[in-house]
Amino acid sequence: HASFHWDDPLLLEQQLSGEERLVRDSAAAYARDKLAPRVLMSFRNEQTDAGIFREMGALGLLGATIPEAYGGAGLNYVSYGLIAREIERIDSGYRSMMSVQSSLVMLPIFEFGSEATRQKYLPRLASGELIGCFGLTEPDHGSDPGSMAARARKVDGGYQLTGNKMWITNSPIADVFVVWAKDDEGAIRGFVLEKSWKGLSTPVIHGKVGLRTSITGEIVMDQVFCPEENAFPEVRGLKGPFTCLNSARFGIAWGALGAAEFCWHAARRYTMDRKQFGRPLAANQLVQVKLVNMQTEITMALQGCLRLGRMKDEGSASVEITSIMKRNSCGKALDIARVARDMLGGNGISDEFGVIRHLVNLEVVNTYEGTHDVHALILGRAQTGIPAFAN
Ligand code: TGC
Ligand code: FAD
Repeated sequence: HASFHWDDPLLLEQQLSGEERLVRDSAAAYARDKLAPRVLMSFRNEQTDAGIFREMGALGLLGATIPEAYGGAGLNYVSYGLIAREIERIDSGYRSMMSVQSSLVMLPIFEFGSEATRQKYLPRLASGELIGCFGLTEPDHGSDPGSMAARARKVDGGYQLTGNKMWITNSPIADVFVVWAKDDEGAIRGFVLEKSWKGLSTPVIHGKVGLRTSITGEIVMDQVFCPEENAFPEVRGLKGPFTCLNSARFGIAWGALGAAEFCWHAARRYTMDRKQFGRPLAANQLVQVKLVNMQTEITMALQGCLRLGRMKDEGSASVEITSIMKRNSCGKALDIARVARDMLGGNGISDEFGVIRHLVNLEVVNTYEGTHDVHALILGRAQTGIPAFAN
């Protein structure tokens, strides 16, 4: 009869195509060989290595779903999810750098940009020669981006942008900025700005307790002139930024499970090796039930993410399913990291064991791209027809 695989009970492996496995293996090898050796000092010293973009670009890990004609890898969404899982197995900050570039910068330029804009930016974003960021959140408007204060005033030949964006991944090292602001008619529109443009500055946000390998900053726009050709011509309203978020949230749903798997495996190894009261910690029922709870949640969540990926690839995924998966993966991964941290005892507090780093990273991942509760409200509205977060 069939044997049980404790680390892959539903045989996810067998449900992947040969190409998907190759992509996953190449992302896993890069993560293990190049990212893992750097993560401890990068996190400890709050240092972002911008060279990572070129490394990822060379391997086709940036813009994985963007067609090859624009420098992307032309892969399906399941492959994108598998990449996110492998990168975040090392650190959520590295996955953040990758997913902002792929889903929040390349995707909107591909979906909404003019042909000239696509040609101008996408190939160099795919190679990592250019670094991108995405400005939606503002100091006073996070969960409710529809109330944003940033304005794009029509002027001769383009727009003049004024406003502040807050908590922006990559902004201090970015060359290309996809920002959202309201036009003279009050409609939200998207703009592609460049680093050197007058009136644009990007102060760094220091002192983050999580996601320290990924630099975060503000975007301050003081009458920045954006030429007409760098405004997305057609798209209006929240549909623009939310289209990007649908893709990024899907990657996060997979990614958070990579972090959770790291914590689970670390807790398993540690409790099998460490002896107290004359026997391995893993010999205790209290320890085994924790490991089994981790196994169960991760197994179910991965299967859900794979199903959503297949639905995205065949075009049958509603946006609400992404809320289920993003919310579940982040909430469960956070719980798993906390329990794993406890199982490592005092060593669980040391950054050298990695688990507490994942725990504080996952606090961020549970908050950005729609908080745990905001996704509950999106789903509550879809189930009852009653919006609980707004009038
Ligand atoms: P609502 O009335 O729900 O919708 C307004 C318009 O937008 C459309 N829409 C969507 N379109 C595509 N995909 C989706 N997921 C969409 N959700 C909504 C909707 O159809 C409607 O269109 P129209 O034509 O009728 O106008 O808008 P609301 O203002 O009531 O929204 C409330 C809520 C809670 C759903 C929403 O604002 C929300 O999701 N808030 C969370 C904000 C968020 O996720 N911010 C993320 C910032 S980026 C980030 O965190 C990057 S971190 C990345 C990293 O480092 O990895
Ligand atoms: P708030 O919206 O003020 O929420 C605070 C609390 O109130 C939360 O618990 C929330 O769930 C709850 N809440 C809010 N509204 C309701 C309601 N109606 N009912 C019940 N509870 C509610 N943004 C970008 O645009 N681009 C980026 O690249 C980016 N990167 C980020 C990187 C980091 C490290 C961090 C921390 C954030 C990043 N963000 C980015 C911002 C992120 O998306 C926001 O922090 C997030 O959307 C929450 O907004 P907020 O911080 O303003 O919290």
